[in-house]
Amino acid sequence: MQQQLDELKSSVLTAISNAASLPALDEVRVGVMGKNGKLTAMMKGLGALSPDERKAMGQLLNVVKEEIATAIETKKADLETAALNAKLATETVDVTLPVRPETHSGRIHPVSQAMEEMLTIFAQMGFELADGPDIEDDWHNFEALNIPQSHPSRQMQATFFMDKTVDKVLRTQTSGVQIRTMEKHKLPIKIVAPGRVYRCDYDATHTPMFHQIEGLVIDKKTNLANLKTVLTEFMKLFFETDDVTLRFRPSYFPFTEPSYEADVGGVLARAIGKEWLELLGCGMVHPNVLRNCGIDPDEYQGFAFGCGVDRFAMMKYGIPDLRSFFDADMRWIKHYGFMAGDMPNILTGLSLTNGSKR
Ligand code: 2NL
Repeated sequence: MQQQLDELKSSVLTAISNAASLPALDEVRVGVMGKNGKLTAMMKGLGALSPDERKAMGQLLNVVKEEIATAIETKKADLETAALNAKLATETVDVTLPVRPETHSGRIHPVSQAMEEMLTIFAQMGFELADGPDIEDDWHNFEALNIPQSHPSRQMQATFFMDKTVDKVLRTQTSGVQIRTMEKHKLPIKIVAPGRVYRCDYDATHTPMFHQIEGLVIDKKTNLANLKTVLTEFMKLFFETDDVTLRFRPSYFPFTEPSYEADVGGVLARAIGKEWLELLGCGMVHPNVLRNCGIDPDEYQGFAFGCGVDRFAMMKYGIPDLRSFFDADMRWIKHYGFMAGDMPNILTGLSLTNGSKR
């Protein structure tokens, strides 16, 4: 029986190493260890032996069985890897090929386009990109921003509260990102915080979700002239014309002092028969906000601004109704959407037509 076992072992190990596919390997396995397999038969034959022989032979059988099982597992892993590699080899994609005509039906949403263009300009101006959660707590969305408990934006109609029992809201502006940056980042700070924001509001000019980019610059001598320069240069680059004038109207926000609303004049306003168009809100960061973030307002000061990306997209691309942005209408996206190659970058500039100039 010993000799029979040795022969079986060597023939099975050869068969395993010769198996060319997973089904072939399984056939070998069944032939040895299956119900009617050769090793199984030898196990069954143990009953006819004397107790001493049975013990010795049983141990030998178990050792061989283990060896065969290990050989099968190893071979199986090899065959699986080979099968996967063969499959991957047939599925390679040549990313350098031009886009296929049928995939040209995809479009980039005007909001994505405007967002990319705006962030490209801010990147060129040396702003760092900062990111944060859509779900904020009371501190980052309100309290740190000097928005008192009695402020109208705290009330239910403006803010989506997650649940009265938890301290969570859908952020009404991206300011929480700047608060977090001021709390952690070393000074000076020069960041933009883009993203989705949410307000309980819906009519021709308001959607419950919209997009915002807020900017924040903090340094020892940062001033209103810096703010005006940054915004004016930004508008020229974004609207791709030097015919833009900015007007700063005094306004009020709890988180800035003084506060302004900036209007744009020039070709953009004239295009729709107006002298001025409201653009964005801005101001010098309120000392209370700096203090709330552990920054000494006697040493540091800064400016901040917040603008609606959807609004900028409407103005630049001439899209009349804000609500149409989020209707998911294929005819609309085919008309107003952008092709993949139109995505702006620092190297080629904003739009393909003007890129070479920059
Ligand atoms: C608007 C325009 C604004 C800011 C946002 C800001 C953020 C921090 C500190 C100070 Cl952390 N200000 N952001 C400033 C002015 C305007 O948004 O129309 N908001 C209602």
